[in-house]
Amino acid sequence: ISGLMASTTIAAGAADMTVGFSQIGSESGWRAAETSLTKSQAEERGIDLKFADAQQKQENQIKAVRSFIAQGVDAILIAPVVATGWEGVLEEAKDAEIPVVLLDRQIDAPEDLYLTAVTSDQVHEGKVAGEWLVKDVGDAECNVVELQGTTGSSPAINRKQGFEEAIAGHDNIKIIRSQTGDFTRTKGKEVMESFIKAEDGGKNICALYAHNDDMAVGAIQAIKEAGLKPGTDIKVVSIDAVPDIFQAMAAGEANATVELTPNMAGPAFDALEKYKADGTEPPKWIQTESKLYTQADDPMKVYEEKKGLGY
Ligand code: GYE
Repeated sequence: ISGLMASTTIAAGAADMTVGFSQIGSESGWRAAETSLTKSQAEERGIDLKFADAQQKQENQIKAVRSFIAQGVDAILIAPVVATGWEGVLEEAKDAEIPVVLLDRQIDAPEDLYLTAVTSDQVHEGKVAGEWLVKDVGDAECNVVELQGTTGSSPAINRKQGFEEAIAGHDNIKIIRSQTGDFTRTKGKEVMESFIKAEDGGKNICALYAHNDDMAVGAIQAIKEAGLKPGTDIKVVSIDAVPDIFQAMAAGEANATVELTPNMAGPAFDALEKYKADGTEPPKWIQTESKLYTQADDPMKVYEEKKGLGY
């Protein structure tokens, strides 16, 4: 009843829009913030949001999308866990004339199967992280270990590529180990422990590049438990800019992060509202910004600011 009452007070367009959201899961702090912002954005706009948590499984996402189609929703948001395997279900949405907006990850599928994608430039994010390291180490030899995101996901593929592009031609910097940590703290810690064991108790490692902050936070714990100083003995650079990494930066235990906004739903709902109102087609890619933060950027202040923004 309160939902109905709320929707009557809101002006045309969004008021009667029902949107299904197939979320990946809750692997990271960034993901949790995206979920909470999507829900609050929907509420503010009087959008009836149907939320489905896929627990990291594409098959659950496909089931959720089919159920949204069966319910006759007005639009569907998908945060696609992996990049491939979406054509079939997207064809079904297209046949039902339900616009689909991709959130935070890209897919390998023809562009006419979705309305738009709201994501960062993930190759660029990897490049920004790599360029920070290139600058920071100068001519010194630096062995890097890499914690990759979820295998087959666009951020894992692209963040790896961008970082490699940045260090290409700098022969003093080498990636000596690279493995997935699935974007989680637990896996990040576990895999970092194995890297440390394999590399002379960590003495052979100069830097960690993690595809997200959560894995970096887990790895920082592993570095400390091995008796080394994260941020000094092993430099730490990662992506997302979640509050916890700023605490680590303030303590000197992390060095740099590349910011990813958790507010993907705002631009997605803006595009859908316009599309529903008069058929305005958004660009195929709505790109969010990627800003570098280091220890010089008053990390505790950023921490406080971030805390209010969905985290
Ligand atoms: O960086 C990571 C997450 O898809 C770009 O997914 C997103 C990534 C984000 O869980 O923390």
